Amino acid sequence: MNQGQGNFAPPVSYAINGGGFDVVSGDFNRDGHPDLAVIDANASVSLILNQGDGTFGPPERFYPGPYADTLVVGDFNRDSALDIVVGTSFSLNVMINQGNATFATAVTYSNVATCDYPGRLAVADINDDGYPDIARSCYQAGAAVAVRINQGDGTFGPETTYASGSWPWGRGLC
Ligand SMILES: [Ca+2]
Ligand SMILES: [Ca+2]
Repeated sequence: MNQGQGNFAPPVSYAINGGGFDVVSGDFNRDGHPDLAVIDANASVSLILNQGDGTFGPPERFYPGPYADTLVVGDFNRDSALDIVVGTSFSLNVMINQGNATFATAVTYSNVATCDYPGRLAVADINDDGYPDIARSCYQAGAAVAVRINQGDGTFGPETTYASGSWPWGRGLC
């Protein structure tokens, strides 16, 4: 923790379910303090809530599907509660926040047919309708970016791929 003037206290460790693959921060329970969501080596999402003083409570685990390896946040249904999208090797899994950092059962969208070797995710309002959409890099299929458009309620339409012109390794999306 930053003690001011760039000095940090010794790190405090919180155990998750195996090594971490990806981490995002967001105020999931809307108490004004940023929380963490971590994908662990066992493909579950650990939600770790900030207790208001920079310490964190015990992780609460969700299992959106096998081979989960990346995640992003956005308010996809625009109810002012941050939602989570988890990418696996085969799918996107949208977890809608029920307003208090509990999440509805993930809605799964397969990308097997359109996005081989999917990589990182990005959230942006691609069609400028006010609802955040999702883009994902694909390593195969000629190197592409796969886009799903938010249908205005936190559900998503079919995936459309666009050639990216080069191999989109890494995040590469913003
Ligand atoms: Ca939401
Ligand atoms: Ca949109």
